[in-house]
Amino acid sequence: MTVTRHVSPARQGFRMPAEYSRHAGCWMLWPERPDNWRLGAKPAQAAFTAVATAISASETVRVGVSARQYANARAQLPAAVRLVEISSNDAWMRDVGPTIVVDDKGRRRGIDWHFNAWGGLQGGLYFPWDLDAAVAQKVCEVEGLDRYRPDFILEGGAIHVDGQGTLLVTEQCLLNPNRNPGMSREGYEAQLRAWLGVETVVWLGEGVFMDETDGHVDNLACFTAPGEVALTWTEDRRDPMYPIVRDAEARLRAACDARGRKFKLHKMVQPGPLHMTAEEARGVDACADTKPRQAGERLAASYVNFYIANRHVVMPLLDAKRDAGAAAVLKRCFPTRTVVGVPAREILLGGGNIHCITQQVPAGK
Ligand code: KQY
Repeated sequence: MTVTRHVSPARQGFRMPAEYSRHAGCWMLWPERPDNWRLGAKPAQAAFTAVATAISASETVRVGVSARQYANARAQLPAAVRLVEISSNDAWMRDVGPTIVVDDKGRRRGIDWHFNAWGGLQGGLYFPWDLDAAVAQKVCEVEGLDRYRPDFILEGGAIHVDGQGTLLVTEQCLLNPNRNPGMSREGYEAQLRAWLGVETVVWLGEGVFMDETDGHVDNLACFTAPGEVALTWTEDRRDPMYPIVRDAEARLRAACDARGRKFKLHKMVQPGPLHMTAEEARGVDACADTKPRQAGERLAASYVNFYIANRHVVMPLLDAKRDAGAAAVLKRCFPTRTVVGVPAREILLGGGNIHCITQQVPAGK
């Protein structure tokens, strides 16, 4: 497969399609590291299996798994899910997998961003991350995709597109000096136009409180259709999320998309607030090179962290008091898809949710 470093997808007629466009499939990774997933990752493996099973009702799911865990993953995942032996440091396919771009002829190529574990030696979440950094190339090889290799750091969870020229990002993440120090807002906009084929970049401010990715947009807001955005929400003025969601709302209301439309907002009242219990924190192995887990820490819980499959929307179930309200919003947003809830607290305990552990493969034509 070829690798292109200096010519961008946009120059060659490629662009990132929206997640709600047709997929050829979905990629995930198998969780196993005991210093991020409690109880030797057993509860997380059950949750990932439920997510893979739900998505496989819509599209082919491939799961990358270490040699060590191959037999265990095979025993837990349904037969329809395809296993591929791929080494990784953890299981966040959204961030370590390729962003796949398409052109008008239906051709597809993968973008293999540089990856530094959400901050490298300035606040990154674990060391080393060399296996994660090689995952996108391996997925491209299996998918038979030529690969673009931009010279900067980005994660798939830090970008959401509407497929019609508009991109959502957060300042907290992209402008953090632990990603691409010295890259300005204008510099980013030029790069993102070139690599994603977008025209308009809408900057939100802070991401979800305590989000350890430095505020990925995919936990805060996402497109549900051209011109429509789901936004995590709270009306509780004492909650640290209150100023964050108000600011995001104001920015979205002030902005227009690439086609000049104002955004229709779908507010999704956040779960909880949720916190890590002492028992949950005790179940995570201590490790000198991994961010420690503390009892009582606020979890970056959001219903916006869902996956849009071809015929289903797979959403996290996180709080019995709020799940039904979130599902109702998604049913209105996606009338042609079935909304499926998967218990997702065990994924949340690892620092992300369903969108973060999945990466779609667009169908191309
Ligand atoms: O949310 C994501 N996109 C990734 C979360 C990584 C957490 C690592 N502990």
